Amino acid sequence: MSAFRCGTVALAGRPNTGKSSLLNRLVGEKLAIVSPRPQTTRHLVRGVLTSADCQYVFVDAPGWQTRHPGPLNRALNRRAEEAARDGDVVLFVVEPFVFGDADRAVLARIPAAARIVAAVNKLDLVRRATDLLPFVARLDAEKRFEAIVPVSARTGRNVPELLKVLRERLPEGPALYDAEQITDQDERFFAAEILREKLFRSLGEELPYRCEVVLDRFREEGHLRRIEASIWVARESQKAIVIGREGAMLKRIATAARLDMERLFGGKVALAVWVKVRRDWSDDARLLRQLGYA
Ligand SMILES: Nc1nc2c(ncn2[C@@H]2O[C@H](COP(=O)(O)OP(=O)(O)OP(=O)(O)O)[C@@H](O)[C@H]2O)c(=O)[nH]1
Ligand SMILES: [Mg+2]
Repeated sequence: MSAFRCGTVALAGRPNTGKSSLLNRLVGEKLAIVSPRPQTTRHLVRGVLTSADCQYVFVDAPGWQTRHPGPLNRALNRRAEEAARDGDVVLFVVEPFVFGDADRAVLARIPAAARIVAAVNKLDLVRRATDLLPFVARLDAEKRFEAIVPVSARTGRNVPELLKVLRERLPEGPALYDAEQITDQDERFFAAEILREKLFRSLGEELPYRCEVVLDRFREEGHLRRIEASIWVARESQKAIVIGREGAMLKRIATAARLDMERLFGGKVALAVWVKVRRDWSDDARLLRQLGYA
């Protein structure tokens, strides 16, 4: 049998290409939050996959931000850069037939010495795989990729091929994590992320970017997890929207979050959520530090 390999695969790409969906598919568990809106991911989420001959440590990262300038997004871009710098391999994720300035900006941030594998995700949206050939040729002309692999996070198509290509580029060495460990983030982290996912999925265009979730309390009482969380918004008017008419929006968001938490944690959750105004929090260096972005 060939030697055991272990290493880090950092996901990179412009917002919305499906990096988080792909991480979830690769690991086989929903760890990273996903939404149809760009710029959903704010934290580096590690997902570990251990096979007989390899341990892959995938790191999901924020999409490279060009749209909403400001201190928060500068911090998110720093995170994305840090992940790409620290990976043994960078998995650069693009969408079929789309390669533009936003994608090029991501490539420009990846260290020159990095080994980069390109994944053309959302293959399920392509009628025939051969339709992709001209696009693959175009990508190939952009950069010296180690390989270009079409894949679908949605259906799982070609995921085994992608894993094989990645394994060949990881260093030989012992596993860093126990075989059954799939992440190093704790339940508190996932509770906050799940609630933020529901905000991204429920709220209109710009509002999700003005929201943050802060966990105030997480207590286990037997099989019950008692969770208290705050949704920070930047202005009073946003608070009214998040709460909704007679509290309907907040109720919908909290219920969806609670159900997901119960599924992930495998037990009952009592969830209480408050909406608080933290004026212009995403421009406030002190608050950003408090949130762990600085
Ligand atoms: N059809 C199709 N849609 C996908 C696939 N992968 C992801 N998506 C969709 O693409 C959208 C963005 O997915 P995410 O995984 O949140 O994308 P991301 O790259 O992590 O985005 P950011 O975190 O904002 O940078 C969601 O609506 C996903 O459901 C895929 O393989 N096929
Ligand atoms: Mg993401």
